[in-house]
Amino acid sequence: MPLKTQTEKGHLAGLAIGGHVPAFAEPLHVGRPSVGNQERLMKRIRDVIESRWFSNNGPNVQEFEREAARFLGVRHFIAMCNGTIALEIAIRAAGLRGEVIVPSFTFVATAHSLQWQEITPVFCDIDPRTHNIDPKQVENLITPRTTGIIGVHLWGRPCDVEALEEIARRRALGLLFDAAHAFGCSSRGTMIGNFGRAEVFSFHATKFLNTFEGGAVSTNDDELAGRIRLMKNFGFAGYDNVIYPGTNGKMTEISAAMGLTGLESINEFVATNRLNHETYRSELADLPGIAVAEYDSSEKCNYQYVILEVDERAAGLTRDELISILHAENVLARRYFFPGCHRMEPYRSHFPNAHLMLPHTTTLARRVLALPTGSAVSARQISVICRILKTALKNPTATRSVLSRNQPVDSEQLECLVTTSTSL
Ligand code: T4K
Repeated sequence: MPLKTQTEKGHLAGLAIGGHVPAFAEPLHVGRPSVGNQERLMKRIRDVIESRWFSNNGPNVQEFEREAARFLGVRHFIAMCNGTIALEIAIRAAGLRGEVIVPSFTFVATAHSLQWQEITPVFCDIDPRTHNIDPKQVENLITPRTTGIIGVHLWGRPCDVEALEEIARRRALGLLFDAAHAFGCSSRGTMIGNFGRAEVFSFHATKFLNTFEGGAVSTNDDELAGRIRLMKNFGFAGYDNVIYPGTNGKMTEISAAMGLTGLESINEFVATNRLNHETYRSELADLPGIAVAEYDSSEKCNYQYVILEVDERAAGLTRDELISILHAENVLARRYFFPGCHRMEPYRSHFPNAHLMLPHTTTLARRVLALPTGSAVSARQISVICRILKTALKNPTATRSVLSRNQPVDSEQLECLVTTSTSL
């Protein structure tokens, strides 16, 4: 598309929306998996193949559980096939039913793991400073049917654990945490994994520590741990002896081999993510209307997500316009967690007015953008990504007029674009 004015020509020099070649020939994804030492991984995988022991609490799973429990300082760490099944099992084992209070601003698995077992997720607004469930709002949502609260440590930043524990204790509710983003993070010096009745991790490929697919429940409650172990293995308490209803939540040996290899490199993963985060922060520091979500450096932290908050009025461009610009450059930034669970089915139909109670969720879901990080992104690539953003934001009016002459992309189309480009 030809640039019309001199301002546009000067200003958008080099940007793909101005007709130039994209900055990156290959897509740069959010959520590229980290892999530890590949030789150690391949050795472990070869050993698994040779041993002919592939699943059902094999030696790698046992070692992964021991090592992860030691790392977190928790009594029980029960490895599973993914985070969603781990959530479902933790919810069931903790006896939650009726209604459970959860944030809407989370990955849909948090809500689905309740709905799947016919428990109603009741969506709570977030604190706009932390992006986490707002304990002050929780109490307003408690009804006679409420049995629990699930906090989500979004982006690995801990919820207000103390306030939630206080409410749960006083109102006799079960408290669980979705810690899918928070492996390796701490709250007031205690590792996440030790709070509530239980916490649930995801080790999906896109997570800070991955086991290809995987998850876990951690708890200091011996009785609950026993039940969860039974539930994840069909209720078997020994050969031919089923003493509980259960499902199949087991982690495979190959997955545990990946987890063990990743655990050995965890300090490197943190160092890489932290450096990336600092680079983004310093490069984008002076851009009006752009804030990079911060982490508390006095806590342990995995720095897994680089999250931008775009204040359209100050920046002059919307988050979605910036996404279009980045996608044109092959930077596949994501709108996590747009549009909020309350606007996804079946919740949208069940609670058509939920947004009235969720003003901060609604605002944030329009503002947040996740950028590529992890070991797959180099410092130079980060500089280029920041340069794209700076160029686009230098003269937002010119950028917007070029964008509007390109195919206008509305939210529905963008959803489609994001899905198509990430599945390539
Ligand atoms: N609770 C929370 C708060 C969560 O964030 C999640 C998962 C869960 C619970 C449930 O845990 P799991 O059951 O998944 O263990 C992705 C992940 O699939 C999902 O695990 C994750 N949250 C969520 C935040 O991200 P999508 O729909 O964004 O996936 P997709 O296919 O678009 O991939 C994301 C990006 O990662 C893309 O840019 C491509 C890249 N990627 C992906 C895979 C699978 C790779 O580079 N390599 C890969 O192997 O959900």
